[in-house]
Amino acid sequence: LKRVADDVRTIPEEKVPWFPRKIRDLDKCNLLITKYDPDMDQDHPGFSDPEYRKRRCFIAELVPALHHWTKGMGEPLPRVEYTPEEVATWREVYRTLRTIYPDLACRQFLGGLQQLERECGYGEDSIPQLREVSAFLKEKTGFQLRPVAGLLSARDFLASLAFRVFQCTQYIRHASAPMHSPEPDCCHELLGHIPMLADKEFAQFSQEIGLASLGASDEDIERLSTLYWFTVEFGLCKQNGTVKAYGAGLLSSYGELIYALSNEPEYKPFNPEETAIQPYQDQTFQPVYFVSESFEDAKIKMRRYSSSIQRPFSVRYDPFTCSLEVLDQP
Ligand code: NLE
Ligand code: FE2
Repeated sequence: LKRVADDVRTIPEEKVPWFPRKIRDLDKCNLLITKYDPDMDQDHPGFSDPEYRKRRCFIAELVPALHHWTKGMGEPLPRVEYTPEEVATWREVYRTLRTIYPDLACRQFLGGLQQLERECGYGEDSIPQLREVSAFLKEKTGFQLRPVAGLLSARDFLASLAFRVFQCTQYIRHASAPMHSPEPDCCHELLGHIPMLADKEFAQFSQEIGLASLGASDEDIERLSTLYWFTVEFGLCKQNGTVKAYGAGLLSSYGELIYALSNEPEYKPFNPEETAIQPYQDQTFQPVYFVSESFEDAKIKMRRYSSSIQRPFSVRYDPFTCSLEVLDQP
């Protein structure tokens, strides 16, 4: 392996898509996907609620187009003044989920949530602000948050994980559908993802998916985002002989969390080759969930899968400079 300086890179130009090298390059990883948008999708519960749609636009506009790293890391994250109605939605989500977590959530999640309740003001009375949550996570696992206006492209979203950056939405789901939302919202990010990202092993698992995605082909991105979907979003794992949830999409939806751990859905053992090509459902509950033997097992299998992805180079993350070393593969 030969170290290649940034400016004399010799990676064959033809096939490698651009990817971020330094944390500030993430300012360019902000391609939004318009899918299930309250302004466009008639099935969205906010479609016929002009107030809700206006509010979504307002919160989206708090995210500067080019921001954060380019302007300097000291720039504080935008705060959202949530309305009493929004806090009421949060309260309902928090309260109902909190009662079922002890039985259905994995150990790592419960530990993370308890820490957030003790140290970061988590509770049903207010929606935590990204600024505080980001500082909390930075201390636990080095992950930091970046606000995003909506759903990001898989390539951009995964790339940020390589730098231990998690892109978060800040708006909240429509009050009429608190128990399940097909799109991410602050309940999903704060309740589903954040407690897991406070776990060291899970943080590493997430970063490794990100590193595997850098410069990968469109087909490999599709497979990696399917793997991300069935692990980080909808993963189940065995703990002390019982199946528990660790996927954020389950841990932020009362409806799907109950369903996933009932005897209705189909379970398959987590196996990256098979999981990566499983078609998935992004409007309603998943028809199938993948169960791993343990976190450790999921990590090892995922690592094996990632190293089988063909790239004409390999990458190594340097935590001191928050940048990547790109190594030529002969
Ligand atoms: N279904 C999840 C929820 O209701 O919170 C969100 C999933 C986003 C991928
Ligand atoms: Fe998510």
